[in-house]
Parts: sequence; structure tokens; C-alpha cells
Amino acid sequence: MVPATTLTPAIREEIARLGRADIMVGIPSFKNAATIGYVVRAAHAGLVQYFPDLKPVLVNSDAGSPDGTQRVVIETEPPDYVERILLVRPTNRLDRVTLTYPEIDGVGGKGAALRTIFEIAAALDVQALVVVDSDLRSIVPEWIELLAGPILKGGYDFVAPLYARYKYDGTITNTVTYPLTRALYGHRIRQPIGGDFGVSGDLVRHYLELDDWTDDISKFGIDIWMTTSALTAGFAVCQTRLGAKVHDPKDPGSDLGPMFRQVVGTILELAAAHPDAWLNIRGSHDVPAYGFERIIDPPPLEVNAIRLLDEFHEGSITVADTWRRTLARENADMVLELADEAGKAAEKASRTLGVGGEGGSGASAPTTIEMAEALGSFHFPDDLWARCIYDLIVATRRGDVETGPLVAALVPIYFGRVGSFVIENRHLTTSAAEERVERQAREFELLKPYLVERWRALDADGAGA
Ligand SMILES: Nc1nc2c(ncn2[C@@H]2O[C@H](COP(=O)(O)OP(=O)(O)O)[C@@H](O)[C@H]2O)c(=O)[nH]1
Ligand SMILES: [Mg+2]
Repeated sequence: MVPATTLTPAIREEIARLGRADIMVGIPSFKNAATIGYVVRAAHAGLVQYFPDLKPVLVNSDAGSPDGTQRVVIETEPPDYVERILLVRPTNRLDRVTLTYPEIDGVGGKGAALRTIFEIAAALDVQALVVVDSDLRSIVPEWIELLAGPILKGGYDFVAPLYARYKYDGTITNTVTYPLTRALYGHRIRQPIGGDFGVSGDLVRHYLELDDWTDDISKFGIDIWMTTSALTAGFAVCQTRLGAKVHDPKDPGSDLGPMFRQVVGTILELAAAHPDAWLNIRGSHDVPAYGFERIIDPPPLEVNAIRLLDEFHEGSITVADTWRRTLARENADMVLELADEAGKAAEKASRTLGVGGEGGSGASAPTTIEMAEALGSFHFPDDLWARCIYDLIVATRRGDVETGPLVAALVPIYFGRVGSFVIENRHLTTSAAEERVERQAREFELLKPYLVERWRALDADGAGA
């Protein structure tokens, strides 16, 4: 569906007041009062510092946060050097706008926030739109140049971020969106859902013309939808080196379930809808990167690996039926066997470390590495994971299980896969763990014929019916 143009009268008035702009920074937010001020300062400085001849605008698209996020956006002062040194030319005065975005068919979320940002960018006829997250701690003014430069100077339409991330950060990216985007469409985009993007005016207009919007895209499906839609329509894509991504951290076991369902539901549906964009692609190629290389150690992140394996095992009790209906038989068998092993490993580790079933309260929680040691040799193979994802593309096309329950049933398997990654890589540096991510991506490419074969078998069934 094409979402109805839902701009409120207040937003329309704002657009009329602004008239037009050359470059826009859009910031979605939901209860980010503590961090958004920093992001606004960095973006403000970046706009006037790097693009002094362009008319800039900054738009915050907020969920109606009760914590004063919008007030912070308006009241935050730009860095003093902007006022004292850079603003010698009044043309650079920055228009800074904050608004509460309308929901789309009753659904709000990051995607709905960005939809409003796209509509404003199109209405103002900007050449480049930069979107950045409001919980960023590591953004600096240069990010604006790094994200908009390839569009304004290099003629690109879509700029994806490249960051140094700690080995356990970005697990949805590492296990699904990176290897799958690469194997399906052939572009090695390392961070397809990084959240910080540059988009050309042409691509913004293309986004607004697409008619495949869903509730998941109104939420966290938006990032993979932006990336995939740029690729399937043949827009020029590149990457840009931003350094470290430091933001509000999330533990994959406790915070990432809903996000996983929205992101993976979206990537599966897009794959099922665009076979012409991937059926004939073999292998993959590098995607050019802009910006100077960085050497940084991203900050570490703790993961409750016991809980991940517990949840995997739990899945074999609650959603095994869906596994059987959506995975190829031999894959479902192997997954069930692994879930059983995961349950035993988690139980044993909990006993060894003296933690209660629910992660233990009171006594200090064991560290990631202690848990990984205690879990021992549990291993979820790369090729089985790739086959599972491919089975689900085919199942999405068949449609006899809806995408919602299908991806919900994948969550425990993903937990098992991430648990295995943490266990195997516990002694590795982040750059050595990166090699494991690459190995898994190559496995996706290697097994692509498995997907194509199953997809074509379905074509044949359809023809015979
Ligand atoms: N407007 C709006 N923004 C949201 C919502 N949920 C998340 N965001 C914003 O989307 C960005 C990314 O969200 P975050 O929770 O940090 O996700 P992650 O960093 O991708 O794991 C942040 O700027 C959030 O403020 C929402 O419901 N509405
Ligand atoms: Mg974040």
C-alpha cells in the first residue's frame, strides 16, 4: 500500500515556512532527551562547517516523547565556534524544526518517523538527506560530510555507514542482514541497517512512490527497506567510514526480539517480492567506501549467553510446530537436535556458575566470558543457519505461515546462532571475529544455489497446479 499522505496541518505550515532547502538532516526520536542534544549540536556544526554554501535544515521527527526530547532539540545551543567563527555569512542560518510525526495506519515507530522526514525532504526539494539516530554518542560534525559528500560530490544515491563495532554488537546485522543482502543482491554492504544513512533527493522521491509499505516498515523494518529498495531499483550505492558507533547498548537476548522480527520479516518479504533482483546474481562485489580509514577499539558489550541458549531450547517446546512447517525436514531435524543440546549446555552452565534459571538475582552476574566457558563446545554451524534463512524465504513466498509467526519462530533459532557465535569467539579480538562474519557470508553465497533450486521448484509446482 502507499501510505496516505498524512502530514498534519502543523507540518504543512512548517514546510510552507521553510520553502526549500539544499541539505537536510533528519533525526527520528523516542525518549532520547539525554542524548539528542549532542546529536543536534554535531549535526548543526557539520551542516554549517562543511556545507557553508548550501541552505540547511534540521528536522527532528519525534514520537511525542514525554521526556522533553523535543524541548532539548529546540533549546540546545550550537557549539560556540559555530556562532563566533563560522556564522560570518548569514546564509548559513540553520532552520531547526521539531515535530510529532503522525502514525501510519495507526502504527508508529522509527519508520513512521522517517516517512515524515522523507515527505518533508521531498517537499523542500533537497539534494541530500542525512538521517542519524538520536542515541548516538560517537557522532561528530564530520559525519554530516561523510554521509552527504558522496551524494553531493560523487553522484551517489545511497550512502550506508561503516563502523567499527564490538564483536557482539550488531548481531541482527551480522547474522542476517549483511550475509543475506550480500548473497541475494551481490553488494557487500557491511551495515545495511546501521541507522545512519545518506539519501539523494531522487531516492527520497523513489521511496515515496513505492507501494509496499507495511506495519514492520513503520517500525524497525525501515532501515533494511531503505537499503534493499535502493538496491532493487538500481540506485548507486556506496559506504562511508564513520569510525565507532557508540549508542545506547542492547543485549541481544533481552532487547532485540521485536526488532529482529520487524527487520527480518521485512527482508524476507522483500526477497520474496523481488526474485528478479536476485535469482541471477552469483557471488558478490565490493561496494566503494568514502572517508579515511580509522583505527579504533569499539567499547565492549556484555551478553547473557546462557539465556540465549535457554531461549533456543525453549523455542523447541513452544514453536517447534512452526519450525516443522517452514524449514526443510532435514534442517528442522538438525535445529531440534541443536536446541536440545543448547538446553543441556545452559542447564549445566547455570549449575557450574551457580545462577538460577532466570539469570540469577542478588549475587553478581557471571561475565560473558565465564558464561561462554561454562557453555563449552556448543556449536551452531554456519551452513545450517544459511539454509534456515533460505528455507524461510521460500516459506514466505508459499505463505502458508504468515510472516509474523514465521519470524517469531526464528527468534529462538537466532538466539542459538548468536549464543554459538559468542561461545566460539570468546577469545577472539573484534577483528578476528570479523573474519568469522565474513566466513558465514561466504557460506550464504556458496549455498545460494540451494535457495534458487527451492525457489524454482516452487515455480514448477505452481505451473503444474
Ligand atoms: N520517532 C521514533 N523514533 C524511534 C522509535 N523507536 C526508535 N526510534 C529511534 O530510532 C533510532 C534507533 O533506535 P534504537 O533504539 O537506538 O535502535 P538501534 O540502535 O538500531 O538498536 C533512535 O534514534 C530512536 O530514537 C519510535 O517509536 N519513534
Ligand atoms: Mg541505537
